[in-house]
Amino acid sequence: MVQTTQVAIIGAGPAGLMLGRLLELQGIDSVILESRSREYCEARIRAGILEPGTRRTLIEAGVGERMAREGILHGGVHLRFYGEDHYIPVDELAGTEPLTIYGQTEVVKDLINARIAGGAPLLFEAEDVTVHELSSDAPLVRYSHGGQEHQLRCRVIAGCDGFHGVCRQSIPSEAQQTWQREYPFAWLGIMAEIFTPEDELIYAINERGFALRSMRSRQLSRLYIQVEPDEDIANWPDVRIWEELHARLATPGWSLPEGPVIEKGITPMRSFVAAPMRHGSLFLAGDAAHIVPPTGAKGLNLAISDVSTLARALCALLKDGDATLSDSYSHDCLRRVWRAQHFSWWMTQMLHRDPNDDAYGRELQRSQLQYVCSSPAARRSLAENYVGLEL
Ligand code: FAS
Ligand code: PHB
Repeated sequence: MVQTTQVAIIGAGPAGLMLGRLLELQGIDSVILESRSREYCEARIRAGILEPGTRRTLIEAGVGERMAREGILHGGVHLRFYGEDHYIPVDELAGTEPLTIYGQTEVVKDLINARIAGGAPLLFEAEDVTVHELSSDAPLVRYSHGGQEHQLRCRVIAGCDGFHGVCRQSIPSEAQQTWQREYPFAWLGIMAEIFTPEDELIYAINERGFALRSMRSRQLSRLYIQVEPDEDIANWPDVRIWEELHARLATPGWSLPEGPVIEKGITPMRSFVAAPMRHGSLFLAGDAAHIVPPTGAKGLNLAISDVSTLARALCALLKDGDATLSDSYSHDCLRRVWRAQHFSWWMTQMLHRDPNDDAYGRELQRSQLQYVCSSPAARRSLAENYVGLEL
């Protein structure tokens, strides 16, 4: 039997779930197909910083109440390098509201709960998803669920299935251009039960490499260190991780408490863009279309801005038959995507020890850090990019 809906959404990460929510609020039917279990999606530790635009989108979509209550307002960042420590009040310099520290796991839980409460279809453990007839106005999705084969006919497919998903790979290579940059390092991240009194993030670099102190709540901190790109987490007992964090984050008068490490993992670093973000009736959003190194805290925020743009386009197309915004969707998203790509690359090259760099390159990097922290124009430029472009 062939089921039908208006929009088939592939993937229940932040992009797919938020798109489903925005369409639901406009009375547009959708079905979300997710390959993993609900527990897996809710436990997947990833981003933690919400731009003011993302915060507003969550609140306006009626899924921001817990975030507004539990999220930590975050006004600025410390840049700590080779014995110097500079605080950059990003919200004040950019003239925006503060950012919000609230884990992606919590955003996903809030969106899943809202979807289930609203009763719209959200299928976990949907397997063997494939997309077909993308050039028609009635594309087809095939999948299996609970041992049954299914077919879903729709008007639009939203590819929100992340970097390794099936949707982008279903677009003929000749119809798409891609750009990629791999970095000669990765991030080892831990979640640690330690008390953090400050609201600010600390980005640090010294001879031993990059480190970042972020958080999820007063009692739960998120910390990262730069490691080799092919590093094995088995080589990193907690004691070694703490030793590197102390050495890289050290500054006079400040100390890092230690506590139980409840999660650790290694994330590769890459930049990636695929364009156009549309192929016929298939629209890509979020990590399905682009990846940034997490140094600029942009990945999750880009996913939300993509689907905010896509939801407006699909509302015009499906309710009024107006294709203007859907025809310009890819162009409208890519301007923001490339700005976030550049900022994420810029933060990454400024704050990591590149093993291929020479002594001259390291002095250039130090000079860049000193300029960014001392020039009012450079501080404001960092602030504007860190808080994100207006939606
Ligand atoms: P997601 O990858 O979150 O979601 C895609 C969904 O599609 C997944 O649930 C997946 O299971 C599902 N899927 C895949 N293939 C499918 C198929 N064939 N059929 C059905 N479903 C399928 N960003 C930051 O801003 N800060 C960070 O610190 C940060 N850390 C990260 C750490 C890691 C390990 C990773 C991988 C990413 C990190 N990111 C970070 C980026 C991350 O937050 C993404 O930008 C964000 O998850 C993007 O959301 P989505 O586009 O929804 O993609
Ligand atoms: C996080 O809290 O996970 C985080 C914060 C800032 C970043 C990257 C990750 O740039």
